[in-house]
Amino acid sequence: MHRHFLRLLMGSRVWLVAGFLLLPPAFSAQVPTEDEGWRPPYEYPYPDALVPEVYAARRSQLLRYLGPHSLLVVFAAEPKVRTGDVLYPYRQSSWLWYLTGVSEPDAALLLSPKGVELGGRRLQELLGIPERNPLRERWNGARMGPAEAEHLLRLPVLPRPQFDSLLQHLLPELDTLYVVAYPTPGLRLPLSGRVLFAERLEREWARERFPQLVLRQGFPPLTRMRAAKDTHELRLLRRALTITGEALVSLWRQARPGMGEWELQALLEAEMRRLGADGTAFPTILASGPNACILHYTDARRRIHQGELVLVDCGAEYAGYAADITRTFPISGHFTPEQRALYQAVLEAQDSAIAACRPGVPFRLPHWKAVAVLQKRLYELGILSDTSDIRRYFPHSTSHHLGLDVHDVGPLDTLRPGFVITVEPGVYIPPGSPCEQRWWGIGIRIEDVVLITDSGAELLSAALPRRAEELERLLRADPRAVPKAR
Ligand SMILES: [Mn+2]
Repeated sequence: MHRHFLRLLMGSRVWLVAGFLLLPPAFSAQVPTEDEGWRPPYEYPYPDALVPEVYAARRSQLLRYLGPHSLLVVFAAEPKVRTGDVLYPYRQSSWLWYLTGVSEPDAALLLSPKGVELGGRRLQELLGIPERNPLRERWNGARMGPAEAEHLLRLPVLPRPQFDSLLQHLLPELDTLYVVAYPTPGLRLPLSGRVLFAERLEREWARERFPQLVLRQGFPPLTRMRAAKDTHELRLLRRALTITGEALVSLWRQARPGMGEWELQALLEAEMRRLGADGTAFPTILASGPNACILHYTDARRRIHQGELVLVDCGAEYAGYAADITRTFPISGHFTPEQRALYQAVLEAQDSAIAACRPGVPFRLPHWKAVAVLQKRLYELGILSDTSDIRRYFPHSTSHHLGLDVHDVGPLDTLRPGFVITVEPGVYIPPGSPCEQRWWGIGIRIEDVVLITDSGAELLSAALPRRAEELERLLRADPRAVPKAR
């Protein structure tokens, strides 16, 4: 049950009538007040990631980019309703997570180069977070309150209502207000304190009252900072990638023809969770046979037949950081000649793209390299008669940034040291394509993750095999030889 349900009960007259029936006797006899009774102890959920100095250093770097009369506000992501009073699992805004480590809703951060006068102190940074509420915590678990936030994150904190009113009082002195991660339309917007339905209305509200104030969505220097990963981020990214790789190896040892895509998905995600991931960073793509030609197939409802390929595009999330790895493997343990020919082409395209990764080159260079290889090979195989038609079989680009978001923010002009990008060429030949029928229904993608270093690049997912023979060997490894239960 959720706190919304509880609030609904308590706020209505139905409570008086039905409350005694709906709740256990001990609870209905007396509604505890805020300072009564047991409350669950608070523990920070990502202890391995909690290094307050790291977040502090990011904030002070960011402060240097802000003009003297500007202010930057970062809001937590809003909880999202799945149905009725059931919410989707909460995921913090990557912006707020990056700058504070706070992983809970209803928090907000402000950064002010000039400083905010508060209790005789001049503060350049301030976190707003709700007071703890023992009654709610009995339903939904412990939350970080102002005291916990101040202690753990070593950041000045105000309870959220005071934070919001302080924010309003600062507006007349500002020339620019940067709002990162604007709250979801339709919910309370803290700037005006009103319920508004669009960012545009908030902008109009501000323009009427504070004509000197320019309201801006986002802050480019923050985007650039997030693109170049620091050592703290690289540690968490490596962990997410290691978990993902190990889960894939575990999957290969258990996968057999006749299994459902859903079974493979369950095995994979269970192993990620068992290895300490918080979950998946995005819905797993587990596509067998012709389903692999659907780039973002997430249904996982098809049974996998002897001789087919399985494409798995997946990523564990660890302390907010996303992995993103794709492997395509033959369920029976052997590639057919057609599958192998295309697999080798995609692998060669990927090798060529990875070799092109280094600082100072165009962001798109790895993509151009991959395209060139696939044009050549698909022409040789007779699949393409005109190499300019390559997009028919390779319709996406090769690289994106990877970090707190699976498609992370960052510039797309030049590769720079610290960037973490994917390299993921693919070939997809849907049934009915204008080529020989023996190629129909084959979809192959191979995706790895590259860190751009000062002198070149490092393949962060190198521990996970990607060559055809290595996959075949793993797929035929011992556990597959264990007699089947049925
Ligand atoms: Mn990807």
